[in-house]
Amino acid sequence: METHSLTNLINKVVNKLLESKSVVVFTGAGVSAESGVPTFRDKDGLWQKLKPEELANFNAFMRNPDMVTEWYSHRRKIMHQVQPNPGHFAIAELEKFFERFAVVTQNIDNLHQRAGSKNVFELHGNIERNYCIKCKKFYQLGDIYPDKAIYCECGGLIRPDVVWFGEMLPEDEYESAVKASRTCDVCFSVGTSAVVFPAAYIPIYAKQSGAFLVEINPNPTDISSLADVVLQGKSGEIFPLIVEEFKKRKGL
Ligand code: BJW
Ligand code: ZN
Repeated sequence: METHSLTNLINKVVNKLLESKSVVVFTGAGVSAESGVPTFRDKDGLWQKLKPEELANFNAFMRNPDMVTEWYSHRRKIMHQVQPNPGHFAIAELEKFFERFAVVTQNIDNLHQRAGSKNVFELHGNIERNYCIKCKKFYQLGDIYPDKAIYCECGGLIRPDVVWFGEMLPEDEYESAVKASRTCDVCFSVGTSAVVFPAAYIPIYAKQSGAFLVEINPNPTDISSLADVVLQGKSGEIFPLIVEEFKKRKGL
C-alpha cells in the first residue's frame, strides 16, 4: 500500500477514535510474530506439518502426553525469552486515553500484560498456568521446562491451562469480551486469521452492534470484507502510527 493512502486510512481511524468512548482490541498470534513467537497458520507457522485440530485437543494429549508436554515447554521457553514488541506497547498506551478499553486476546503468551495492558481478557487461557486433570490442583512451572509428561501428587496428568479444540472457553472471560464487543465504538482485529470460533465472533458482534471495525494484518482474512478499514501491514508498524497520530491530534 502506498504511503499516501495509508496516511488517509490512519486519519480515518483516528477521527473515529477521537469521537469514541469505548474500544476493543481483538488480537491473535500475529501481534506476537514480531516478538519472535511463531503463528499457527502462516507458512512458517507452528502447524505446517500437523493440523491445529489434530494437535491442540484433549485426545492428542491423552494419546501422547510426552509430546504435547514437550511442545508446550518449548513454546513457553520461547515466550519467556522474547519481549513485547512496538505493537503490544502501542495497544497498551492507547488504553490510557479511554474510559472503556479492552484487549481481547486469543494469545496465551502474556505479552500484552508485560507491555502494560491492564484490561485483558484471555479467551484461550494462559501458558503459565497448569493444572492436574484429576484433582484440578494448579501448578506454576516457572523456569522448569519438562520434556515429558508430568504428574500431580495425586497421580493425575498435569496439562497447560489453555483451551483446546472441542473445549469451552473460560466463561467469565468470554462473557466479558462479548459484552465489551457489543458496546464498543471502535473494534480492532489485529494479527488473527479469525477462523477459530467462538473467539472470532468478537469482531463480528462488534460490527453487528454498530462499531467501526478496523483490521490490521499483512494478509486478507475471513473478516476483511466486514471491516470498515483494512490496514494492510504488521501490527508493530501500523499500531504505533495510529497512536502517534491520535496523540498528535489530541495535542500531546
Ligand atoms: C500478522 C503479523 C504481524 C502475521 N502483524 N498480523 C463454528 C464453525 C466451525 C467450527 C466451529 C464453530 N464453533 C466452534 C467450532 C469448533 C472449533 C473451531 O473454531 N474450528 C475451526 C478452526 C473450524 N472451536 C472450538 O473447538 C473452540 N471451542 C468450542 O467451540 O467450544 C464449544 C464446544 C464444546 C464441545 C464440543 C464442541 C464445541 C475452542 C477453540 C480453541 C482454539 N485453541 C487454539 C490453541 C490454544 C492453545 C495454544 O496456543 O496452544 O488457539 S488453536 C489456535 O488458533 C490458538 C489460537 O488462539 C487460535 C487462533 O489463531 P490465530 O491467533 O488467529 O493465529 P493464526 O496463525 O491462524 O493467524 C495469524 C494471523 O496473523 C494471520 O492472519 C497472519 O496474516 C497474521 N500476521 N504476522 C499482524 N506482524
Ligand atoms: Zn492431582
